[in-house]
Amino acid sequence: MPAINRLSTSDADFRQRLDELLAWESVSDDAVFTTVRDILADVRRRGDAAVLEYTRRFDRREVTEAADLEIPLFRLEQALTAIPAEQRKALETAAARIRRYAERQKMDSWQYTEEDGTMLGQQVTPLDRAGLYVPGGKAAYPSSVLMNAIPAKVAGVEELIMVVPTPGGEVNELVLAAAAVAGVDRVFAVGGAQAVAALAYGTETIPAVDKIVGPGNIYVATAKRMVYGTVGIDMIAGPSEILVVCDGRTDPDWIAVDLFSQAEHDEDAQSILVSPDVQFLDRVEESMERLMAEMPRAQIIRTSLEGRGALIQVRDMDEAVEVANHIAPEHLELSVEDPEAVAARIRHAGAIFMGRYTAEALGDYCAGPNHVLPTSRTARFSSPLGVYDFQKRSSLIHCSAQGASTLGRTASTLARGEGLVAHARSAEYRIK
Ligand code: HSO
Ligand code: ZN
Repeated sequence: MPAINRLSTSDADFRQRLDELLAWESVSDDAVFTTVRDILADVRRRGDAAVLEYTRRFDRREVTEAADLEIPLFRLEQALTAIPAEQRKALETAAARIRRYAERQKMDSWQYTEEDGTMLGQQVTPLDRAGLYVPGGKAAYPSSVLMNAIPAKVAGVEELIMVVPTPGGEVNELVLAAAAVAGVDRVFAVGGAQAVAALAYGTETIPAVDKIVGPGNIYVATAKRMVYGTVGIDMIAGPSEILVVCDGRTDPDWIAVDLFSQAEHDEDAQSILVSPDVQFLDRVEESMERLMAEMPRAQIIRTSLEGRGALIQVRDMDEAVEVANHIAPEHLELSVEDPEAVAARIRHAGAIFMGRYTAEALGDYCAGPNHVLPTSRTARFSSPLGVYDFQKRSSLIHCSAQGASTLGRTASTLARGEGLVAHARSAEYRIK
């Protein structure tokens, strides 16, 4: 059985032990930093030639022509037709739900007129180009292609460019099919820091984008951090997390696999259960013991639960809410009788799954809201990926003659106070 950590809020060292479990920092390694810095500089200087060279070296692919880097759109359509009908249907159903939710997130432009006749407003525009990084190999999730690409297209991003490593030339057909469903515009078979560099600086073949989103390994994350400023980036995601708050009246098997579902992502993932019912915690532990044998990824689950998982006993629901707000989890399941009442008291969580039937896994794939969520307690200050991440705002100011006169006096006074005479004169010329 996984020796999952047991905590109780009545323990004197509760807060300290909890904070130790929650602590997570992305490893930043000097060697990785240096490697990434060199790759970025090289791609910036030599463009396609450098991208080809790194692709040969890291992906072990014999690419010689820059044109070989692009996966043509007909290949995406081919993948979509080749996958089993059931999978295609599931991708399309998920995409429709994700799109419908995203449509509601669109920020709209607005304006109003001040008493002096000056019109003020905010004009919302999409990014011109966005880049989507998709990891290769075991972490390639078609669902993440949908979650990252659909909000960009709903925002009105003109060109969405996807990069994906194809180690040994192997492409993930489901990833290509998902890209087709999501409406990705161009795909390049490039990965790692070299892909991030190509998207940030542009090469002869790969267009420069304005923002790079999507998960990746430590090289990709480090590269994204380093190009930030030249381009925008989304968040740097930490390992997956789930916090389940349960009153003790849900089938313990359901809760056990809910905890497994995030633990199976990787060894650093975090699954925590909070309940006022200590016998229920025991029953969930028994369920985990029994169900573990059925898990193909048992080894990963075990390591995750032993290292970072916990069953926490609280006094009552009030205390459960307090603990949840402190943890500020990526995913919060409220497996309780009155989830509406509890949810209303949650201040920090990436996504809140309400009621016994709402498995977090449904949100990972197809409920509608985005599965790219703030991790590692960043839900205290940040939000799920959404359409608004691919939109930006410009302020609008249109002065009437009268507005220029009244504002002119105020501006001129402040400008002279700052010793900026050209500013003052610019305002004064327009005073009637
Ligand atoms: N739970 C992950 C997303 C995902 N799950 C993709 C399955 N596939 C985000 O934390
Ligand atoms: Zn997941």
